[in-house]
Amino acid sequence: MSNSKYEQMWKDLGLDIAAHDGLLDVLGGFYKDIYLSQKNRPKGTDYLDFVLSEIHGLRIQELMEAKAQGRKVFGSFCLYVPEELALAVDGISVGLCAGVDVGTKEAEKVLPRNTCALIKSFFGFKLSALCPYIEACDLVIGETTCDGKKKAYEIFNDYHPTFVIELPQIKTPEAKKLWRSEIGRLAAKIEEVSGKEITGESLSKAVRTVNAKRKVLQRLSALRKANPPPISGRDALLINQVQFYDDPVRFTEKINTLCDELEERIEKDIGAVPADAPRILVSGCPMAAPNWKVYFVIEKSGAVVVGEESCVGERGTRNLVAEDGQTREEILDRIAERYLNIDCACFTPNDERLDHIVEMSRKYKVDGVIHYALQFCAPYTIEAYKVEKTLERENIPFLRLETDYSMEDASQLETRVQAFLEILEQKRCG
Ligand code: BJ8
Repeated sequence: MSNSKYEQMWKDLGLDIAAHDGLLDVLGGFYKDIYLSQKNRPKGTDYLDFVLSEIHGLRIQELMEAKAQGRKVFGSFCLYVPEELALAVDGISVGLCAGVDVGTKEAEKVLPRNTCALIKSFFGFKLSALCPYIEACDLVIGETTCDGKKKAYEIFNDYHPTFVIELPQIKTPEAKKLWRSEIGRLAAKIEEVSGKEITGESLSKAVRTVNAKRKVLQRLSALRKANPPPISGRDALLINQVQFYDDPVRFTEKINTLCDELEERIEKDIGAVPADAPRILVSGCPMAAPNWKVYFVIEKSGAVVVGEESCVGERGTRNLVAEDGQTREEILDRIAERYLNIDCACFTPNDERLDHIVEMSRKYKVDGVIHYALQFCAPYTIEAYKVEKTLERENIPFLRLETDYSMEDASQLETRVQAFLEILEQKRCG
């Protein structure tokens, strides 16, 4: 992944070149071991290999060229920040969540050690000057979801301009009104930063673009119902991660082509794994790239992930924005409605999430659910109790994992996953 042809661009962005080269080398090694080692991958995954090989190169060059033409880049860390608003001013929306613990030491100089790895990771990226996406952003948009994020944004703002929107945590009519007004406040801020007006027409076009991206991800999910699944869980995870970086129109086109190929594979009974591989649903915290550890552990142990109940998965793609709004204000109403339907554990109560986990378990015919939570993430580690009780009632086997971004616990996770797969095997035979 290291490529000196971009060195000047990285220098101009203020990156720490030596540390950044080290990061790209580590990522390249991970990718080779976890992705390129897979056998019988669909040909369309070439697109993923290309995007990953250029994730800090060509894509950043595109962002810089867009900026040179006066377009603005908006970064965010959460599904509740509507990317439609950035697109409506001809801006670019990028996800900034990070899934690697390279900047942890720096982050821990500012944040408590018992902060979740996701927060420490993006903070560490900023403090260590390792992320060209953050550096390319004209505005970072935060949200009041968990306490860790909202307090971290206050400090992050000292390092990079950060605008925080208030997300309510209970879905009452009053909360919906507050949320709608926050969407309006964000729209106004995006107009101010970009110097462009959001019109009914530009917003409607943006809604259709993002809906098309969600539809192709829904199409991909549906294809994973097949037995054997035509694509591995880790490739599907990567697709869900890449959607936060790549151009949405190009992404939609490439993944549609990949889905055509997956349909052909299903017709010919070509699977990414044997048909008897245990089918797993992963549920919980989002896995930002390059957080591939748990999927790798699961699939290396002989199972296959067929769905993700996660923000990097169906939590982010299941709902579309209604396309019947005409005016700017009507479309903002539809956007506010759609986004408040997301079932993050930051909300209370959050029973929709429990229903969705059961629904997905049935839909993808899973043998078991693995609940994944980052250490120190109170919303998901606490909500895991309710998930467990719900799945117990439904007689769906459940395993609860808590981890971080280090590789230190990989063999311990492997032992626990293998023991779980044995239980699934016994259940199948019994
Ligand atoms: S909509 S899941 S992206 S808030 S893991 S930082 S919750 S302590 S990521 Fe999230 Fe939006 Fe919800 Fe999705 Fe906090 Fe937990 Fe860390 Fe988390």
